[in-house]
Amino acid sequence: MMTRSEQLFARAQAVIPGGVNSPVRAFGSIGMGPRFIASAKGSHMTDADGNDYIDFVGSWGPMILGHAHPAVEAAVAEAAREGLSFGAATEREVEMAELLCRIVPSVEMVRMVNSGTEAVMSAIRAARGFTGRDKIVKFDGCYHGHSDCLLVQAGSGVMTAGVPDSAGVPAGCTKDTLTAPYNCLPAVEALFAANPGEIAAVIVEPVAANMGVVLPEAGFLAGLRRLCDDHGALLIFDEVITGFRLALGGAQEFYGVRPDLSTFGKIIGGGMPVGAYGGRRDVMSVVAPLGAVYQAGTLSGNPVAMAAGLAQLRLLADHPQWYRQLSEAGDRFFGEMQALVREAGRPWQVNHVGSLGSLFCTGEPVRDYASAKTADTARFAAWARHCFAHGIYVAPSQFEAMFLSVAHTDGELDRTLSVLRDYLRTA
Ligand code: HOZ
Repeated sequence: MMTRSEQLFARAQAVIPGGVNSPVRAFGSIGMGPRFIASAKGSHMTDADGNDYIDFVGSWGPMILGHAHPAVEAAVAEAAREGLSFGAATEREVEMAELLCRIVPSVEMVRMVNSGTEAVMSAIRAARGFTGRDKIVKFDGCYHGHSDCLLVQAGSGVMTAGVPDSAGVPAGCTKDTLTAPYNCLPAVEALFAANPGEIAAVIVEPVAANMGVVLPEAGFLAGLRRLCDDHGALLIFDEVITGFRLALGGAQEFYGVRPDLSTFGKIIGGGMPVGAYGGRRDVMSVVAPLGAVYQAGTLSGNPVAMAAGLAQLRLLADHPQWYRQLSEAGDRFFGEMQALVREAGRPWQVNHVGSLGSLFCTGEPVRDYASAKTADTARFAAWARHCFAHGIYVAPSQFEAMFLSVAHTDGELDRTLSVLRDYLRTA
């Protein structure tokens, strides 16, 4: 007999491409069908068949407080009672912008949008408008959403879908996108040398988390800062994943490197569909109606989303100890994961920083796209299937991250490690 998730997937496939609204959710790369989620609370999710999971995806990052935090829920309910959308300015969006400018070191002005994809494409437009240049540099395996000019050597679902350069993107849209290997400053230097006065911006995930988690090596981010300064280009940090996670002020606070522009996503909305881009006042001043770079949106700064995000960000700002807790939990959890793998004689790598990490089924240290691609995806798939069978919800792809929240208990992390220990014994 079919499970409820299987029934829903069958119905969905008739009316939604691939049965899902985002490709990674199809679970295709781990050889199983998606779990349809009915509800979530704290560190747990429950699927449509009533199966309970310890959740290590957290809606791909934003649920840093755990699911359905009471303060966020209350803020959403209160805002919803006052109206769902006005398409007009509100006090909450001013409060949000003031909070972001206070929290994030490089942000002096900020514009709200509805997703990380939108934030990045708008930031790129602002960078081009400000510099009067067209070319941008991105890194192989970094994923900045699905806008045309950034679907070049992209990470995330495009890696497992086998389409690092998507069909349907006209060559003209990507002709100004230059790429370099992650962690390779000489390659960026060479691009600047080959394109003098033409590069508007370098965009980077300060911790790459869409080809699995790949850390910036010492000097990489500072080196990008220096190269951008030397060549009059802007440095854009895509903090959709690292923002408000590595530290309250994101990767730029954590690593002490100040970008010109930053992009943020879902974590700002506490799980609601939100994004934002912001940075230097002179750069952001090119955005309409102040300047000539047009960017707009009816739902931007949506009052319910702002209420959820404000509640979450204020809680994070009021509890600096949570960042210590997340960092210690991450060091212990991912450290023990690495130790278990080694003890079992597997050469696999666990990369992590704070509460963000991933297990790569490869013997090579993973420092860029090429080394990430040496991972044995069939082995990863077997491990992921074992997790689902034992009540652990992990990202259904070798090339995504695991996220911890403040709601994960030591007991839940220990239980997950013991599932790994058993798996390594038997597999
Ligand atoms: N890597 C994506 C989040 N940054 C996965 C989520 C999705 O594409 O649906």
